[in-house]
Amino acid sequence: MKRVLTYGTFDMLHEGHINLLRRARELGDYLVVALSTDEFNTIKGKSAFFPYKKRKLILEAVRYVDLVIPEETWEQKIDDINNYNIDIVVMGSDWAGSKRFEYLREYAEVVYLPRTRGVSSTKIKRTCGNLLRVAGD
Ligand code: C2G
Repeated sequence: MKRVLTYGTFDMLHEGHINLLRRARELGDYLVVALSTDEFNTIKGKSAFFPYKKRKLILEAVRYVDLVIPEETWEQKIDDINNYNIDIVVMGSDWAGSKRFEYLREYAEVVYLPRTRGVSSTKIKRTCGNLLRVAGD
């Protein structure tokens, strides 16, 4: 039983997230997603449109996801690997080589998968904002 772990905010769930989750799950038999809490997003300098509870509900409905746990600190990853018997940590390629993940190679395999081009939560929020402004004019 190969167990996979990934981290993220997963706001405004889109095909880039789904591609990542599907490929991560295909690397093993069980996928744990550590979902950034709203408080941790503040630490990351990110703000999600949907609060943690809603992002968790949506993520738990994705067929590739077996378990969603909270991501509350940068430092919890080794505990996560040990507590959930993780074999592989997977992230999108925007994290490739990051010190936030490279040190985990001592505890688990670390795999970076190519990001899906042309889509991001930020882009979706910006497009919606522009549409609302045009509609309101
Ligand atoms: N992703 C992707 N393609 C996109 C957008 C995102 O493959 N077009 C991947 C990212 O590389 C990441 C995952 O989807 O692996 C989740 O993306 P975010 O929610 O933006 O995650 P991030 O804010 O980078 O949080 O401790 C690590 C952080 O919590 C990662």
